[in-house]
Amino acid sequence: MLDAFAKVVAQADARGEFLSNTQLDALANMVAEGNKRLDIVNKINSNASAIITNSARSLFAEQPQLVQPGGNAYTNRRMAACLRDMEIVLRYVSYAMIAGDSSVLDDRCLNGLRETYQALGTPGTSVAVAIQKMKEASVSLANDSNGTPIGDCSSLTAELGVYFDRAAVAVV
Ligand code: PEB
Repeated sequence: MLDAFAKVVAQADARGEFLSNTQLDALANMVAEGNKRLDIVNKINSNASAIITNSARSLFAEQPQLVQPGGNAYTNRRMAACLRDMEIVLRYVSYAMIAGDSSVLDDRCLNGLRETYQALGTPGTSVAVAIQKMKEASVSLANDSNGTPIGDCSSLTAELGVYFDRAAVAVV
């Protein structure tokens, strides 16, 4: 469970060297973009329930068999488990985004998740669709400045997209 700083320290220490200029430049860039990063995470946090419920509604509209008798989100208990899973993934993506590193997401959320879904009989491909929908919603929120110029967020939104993609790939 590392952040972007701890990660380069671990890499440099493994080589027994000082941080390289490339590593320092990358961290300097991260600091320079820090307020935008905080804004993006704040937006995700404050819109989390809308991101989750809209994405779930959209998934069930496309795959209605999930909420029909025998479906994997049929019964309130399974529906609750599904919404909770989506919330967990979004929460860990937000942690990765604030840390600038995916190791917290990988280690605490995605490790073993595919096998868990296989054991439960939960369709990983459907979970991946739900994650992609949360990605679209989150990236579009991050890009929405509400009319206030906030500068170029393209590299941060690309990074955010990569964390969701990692999660989506990890469940199929
Ligand atoms: C992962 N999900 C479920 C379970 C676990 C996880 C461990 C089994 C135990 C339980 O029910 O609580 N837990 C979750 C997670 C972490 C964790 C991500 C990370 C740290 O600890 N059903 C659908 C959709 C999908 C879904 C496709 C998008 O139709 C999810 C939501 N997850 C789903 C469902 C269950 C579940 C459990 C329905 C219940 C399955 C069942 O009991 O039949």
